[in-house]
Amino acid sequence: MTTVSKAMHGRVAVLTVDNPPVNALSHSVREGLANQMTALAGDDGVDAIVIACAGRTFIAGADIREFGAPPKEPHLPDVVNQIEAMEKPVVAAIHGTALGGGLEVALSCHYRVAVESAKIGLPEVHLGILPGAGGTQRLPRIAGPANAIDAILSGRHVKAREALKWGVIDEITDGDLVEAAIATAEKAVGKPPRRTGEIEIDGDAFGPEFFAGVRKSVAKQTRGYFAPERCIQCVEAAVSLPLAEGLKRERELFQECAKNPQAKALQHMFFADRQVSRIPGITKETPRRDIKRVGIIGAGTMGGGIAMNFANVGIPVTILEVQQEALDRGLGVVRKNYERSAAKGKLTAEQVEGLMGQFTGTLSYDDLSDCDLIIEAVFETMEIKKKVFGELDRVAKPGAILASNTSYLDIDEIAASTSRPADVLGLHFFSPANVMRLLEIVRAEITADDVLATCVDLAKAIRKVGVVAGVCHGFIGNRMLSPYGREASLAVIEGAKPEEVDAALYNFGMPMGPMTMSDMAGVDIGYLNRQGMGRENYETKAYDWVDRLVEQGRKGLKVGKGIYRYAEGDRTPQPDPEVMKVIEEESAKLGIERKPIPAEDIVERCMMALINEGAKILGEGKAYRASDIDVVYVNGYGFPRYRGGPMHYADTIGLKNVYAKIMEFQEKFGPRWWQPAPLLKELAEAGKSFADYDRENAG
Ligand code: T1G
Repeated sequence: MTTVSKAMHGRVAVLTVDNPPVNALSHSVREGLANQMTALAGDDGVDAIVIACAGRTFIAGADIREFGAPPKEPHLPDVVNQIEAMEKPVVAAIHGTALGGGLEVALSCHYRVAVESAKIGLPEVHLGILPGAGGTQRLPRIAGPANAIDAILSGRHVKAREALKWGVIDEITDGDLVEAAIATAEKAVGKPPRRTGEIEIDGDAFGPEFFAGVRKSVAKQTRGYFAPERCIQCVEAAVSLPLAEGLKRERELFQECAKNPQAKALQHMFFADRQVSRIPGITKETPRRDIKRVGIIGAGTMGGGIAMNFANVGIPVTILEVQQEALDRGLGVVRKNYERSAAKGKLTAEQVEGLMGQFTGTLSYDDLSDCDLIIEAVFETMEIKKKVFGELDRVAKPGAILASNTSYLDIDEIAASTSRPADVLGLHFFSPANVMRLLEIVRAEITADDVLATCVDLAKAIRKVGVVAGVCHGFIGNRMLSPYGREASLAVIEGAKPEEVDAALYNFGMPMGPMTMSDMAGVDIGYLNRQGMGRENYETKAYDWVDRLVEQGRKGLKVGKGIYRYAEGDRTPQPDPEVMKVIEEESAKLGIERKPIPAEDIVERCMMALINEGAKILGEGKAYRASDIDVVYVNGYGFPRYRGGPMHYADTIGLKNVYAKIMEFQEKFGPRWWQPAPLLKELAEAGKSFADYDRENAG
C-alpha cells in the first residue's frame, strides 16, 4: 500500500504520508519518502516540495512496532540526510504532534509551517533511546543547546508558539496548512537551500560548566536511567563537532542505548500503558453511561483528592460529610491544594475560583440523588461501607454507578448488600488521589459490562491509568505489597538494619525503601490490619518488632518517630538506637543469631516475593495481563520504569531461574510463605515468559 503519495500544486510537489494511526515512519514510509526525493530531485517540472500528513497528526516517530526486528533500508538517518541535501526547497506542514523521527524529518526540511495546535517533541528518552536521526545535532543548531537539551531530556511536547520562538517553526497559520506550506515553498524557490545542519553553534557559550549544570539539574529524576547521560553526550558532540562527526557520535550512542535492557523495558511499558484499557468482553459497541455529576462520600484526604480529579476536568462534584466542620475542613484542604498550584503559577486565581465552583458540599444523602456516579471514601470497615451503601441504595437514581474506594475489602460482598449489585464496583485511588496516576478498577463478579466500560473510559478522562483488577484481598498492588513488605521485615529481624534494607531497595531503583514507606504511610495502619487478622494468619516473626514500636507510640512520620526518628519539620528518616534495641531484643526472643544480609540478597527475596504474588494474581484471573501488573507497580508503587515492572523484570531473569530461586527459598525458609504460584511453575517448566502468557491469553 502506498503510504507516501504525491500531488502537484502548480510546480510544487506535495507529498502526503498516510500511515494510520500516527503516520509512524514504518519501512514503507521511509522508502516512499526516499524514492520521492530521488524522483523529484531530477524532475524539471518540480521547483519545490511539501511534506504533509493525512489523518490526525504529522509523523509521530519511528515505528516502535518495528524495534527489535532486523532494520530494513532505507534507514531513517539516511532519509533525513537526503531530504536536507535536496537542492530544491522542502517544507514540512505540521499538525498534531511531530515527534521523534517525525521532528527529525521536519528539521531536515528547509522550512516548517504549523497550525496553532501543533506540537513538536523528541520523546525517545521515554523509550530508553535517544533521537537517532539527527535530532540531537539539528535541534541544538536551530533552537540552541539549552532548549534542545530541555526537549531531549524531558521528552516533552513543545507547543507551536514556543517552537516558533525557538525558531523551529517558521510560521503558524490559521488558514489551510498545506496551502500555507505551498506558499512558503514557492517563496523559497530560487533561494539557496536553508539547511538546519549548516547552522553554526557558538560552542564556547556551552562549555563543560553548562553541561555540568545540566547533569546536576536532572540527576534526581534520571537516577538509574541509562539514556539521559547519552542524550547529554550527544548535545556535547553537537556543540563541539562538525555535523558529520556529530551524527556519527549520535549513531554510536543511539546503538548503546538501543542495546541496553532498559530500552526493551521502557518500550514494554509504552505498550503496557496502552493495553490496560483493552478489557475482554468490552468493545467500542459496549454502551457507556453518561457521567455528568459525581458524588463523593467523605471529604477527608482521600475524598477531597478523589473529588479534585473530577473537578479538574469540569465534572461537577457533590461532596458529602456527616458534620459541617468536617465538610468545611475538607473543602478547605481542596482550596489549599489549588492555591498551592496557583502559587507555583500553574493556575490563576480565577481558575482556582472556577475549580472550587465545581464543588457542592452537603450533609444530606438526598442531595446525591442527581449523581451519575457516587464514590465512597469512608472508614475502611465493612460495617461502615455497608451502611453507606445502604444509604446510597436509598437515594441514588436508577442507573447511578456506586463505587467503593476501599483498598482491600470484598466488593462482591458490598455489591450484594445493595438492591443494584450490577451497578457496583471498586474505584481504588492511590494517595494523594489528586496526584497518583494509578486507579485500580475493581470488577465484582456481577459488575455490569457498561458500568465497567464507563469507568475504564472515565479513568482516561480524569487522566488516570486505570487497571482492571478482580476481587481479592488487596486487589493487585496492595496484595503484592504484602509479601514484599514481609520479606523486608524478616530481613530486619534476621540481621539487617532498617536503613540497610531501605538502601538495598532504593539502590535497586525503588523511590524509597519499605521501612521509610511504612513510616510515611503510618506504621499503625499495618498494626491495625494485623490486629484484625489473628496471629495465625500472618508471619509474626516479621512483624512483632514493628508492633512493639507502634505500641510504644512510634506510629511513623506523623508523630515524629516510627521505624526511624524525625527532627521537627524534617522528613529525613534518622536511624534510632532505641529501635535497634527493640529489634535486637525481638531477635533474641526468637533465638535468632543476627547476621548481616548482603543488599543483593535483600533485593532478591523482596523481588521473588513480589513476582510470585503477581504470578498468583495472574493465574487466579485477578489481572488480565502480566503487563497490567507491571503498569500497577510502576504507576502506583514507583517500581523503576526502566526495569519494566516486576513481571517484565522476572522475564529478564528468566522464569526458570525465578522458579528455582523460590524453591530454594522454600527449602531455606519453609513452605508456608514460599509456595510457588502454579502459573509460574507451569510457565517455567514450559520454558515460557510472562510476555508469552500475555500474547497467548490476553491478545
Ligand atoms: N510507533 C508505532 N505505533 C505507535 C507509535 C509509534 N511511534 N505511537 C503511537 N502508536 C500507536 C499506539 O500504540 C496506539 O496503537 C495508537 O498508535 C494510538 O496511540 C529515530 C527512533 C503520538 C502522542 O515516542 O506519544 O522516533 O493501541 O493511544 O493518546 O529518533 O501515541 O491503537 O493499536 O498513544 O492520541 C518516538 C509515541 C519514536 C511517540 C498519540 N515517538 N507515541 O497519543 O494515542 S522513536 C514516540 C505517542 C523515534 C527516532 C526514534 C502517542 C501520540 P493502538 P495512543 P494518543
